[in-house]
Amino acid sequence: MRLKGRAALITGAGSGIGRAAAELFASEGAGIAILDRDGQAAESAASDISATGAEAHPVVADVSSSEETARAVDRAARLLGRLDIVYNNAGVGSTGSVVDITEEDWDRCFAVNVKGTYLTSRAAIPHLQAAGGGSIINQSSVAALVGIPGFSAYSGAKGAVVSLTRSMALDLAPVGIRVNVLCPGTVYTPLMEPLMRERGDGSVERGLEITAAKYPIGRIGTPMEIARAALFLASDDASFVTGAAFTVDGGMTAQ
Ligand code: 1HS
Repeated sequence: MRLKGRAALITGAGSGIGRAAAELFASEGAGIAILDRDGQAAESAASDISATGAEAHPVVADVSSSEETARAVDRAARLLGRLDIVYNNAGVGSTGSVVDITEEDWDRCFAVNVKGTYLTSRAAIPHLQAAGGGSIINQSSVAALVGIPGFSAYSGAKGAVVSLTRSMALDLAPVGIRVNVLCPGTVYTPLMEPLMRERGDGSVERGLEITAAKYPIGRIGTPMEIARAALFLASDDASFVTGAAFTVDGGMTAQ
């Protein structure tokens, strides 16, 4: 049990990588707050995890809203009695070059991926400090590390999350909070579906085949393969790791 007695808040935990991380962290002994803007998805993830005997609570918020996020984070800390771990996993995709993308899509991409990380962290840090320190894991992407055609806003936003992580790590090291960022390669989740459909000219399966061919390991990742890296960063196994960008991408960016 690598997270026994710890309390973790995971954003976007109603589906995809966030849900896998919620299941994994719970199986390692943590109490979990499942934050999602989709209340039904949060309820369903929390009830499945509770059925295993672990503690899990759904909390609803759109992380781009400061009011909703502040309220949800405080509620999570109250329900769990403390907060030690925050996984800023909630994200949205977007496609288009700077010429093609709409201003609305650009703003939404930065509002969720970048501002959401800021707002959730801002609300959670006092609770982590009250618990004597903790671990924050931000979610970036390989799109922050290499150019990907047609991913202008997404790449810009995920690059900002890497830089933000380094700054947060320095600000929070003195109070015992480690801050790291994951850079996953493609994993098939609800976020990826429209991107894959577009890449496959209307066929998600074709899009996934084209994408898998970019990965030296010969396939894209699974949510649990990313969750296991998040578990390492969340746990005391990573006690000397802060400000690090951890790539989990089947060799994609090694090329
Ligand atoms: C959406 C996720 O963060 C991955 S960005 C797309 C990378 S690739 O598989 O299209 O090369």
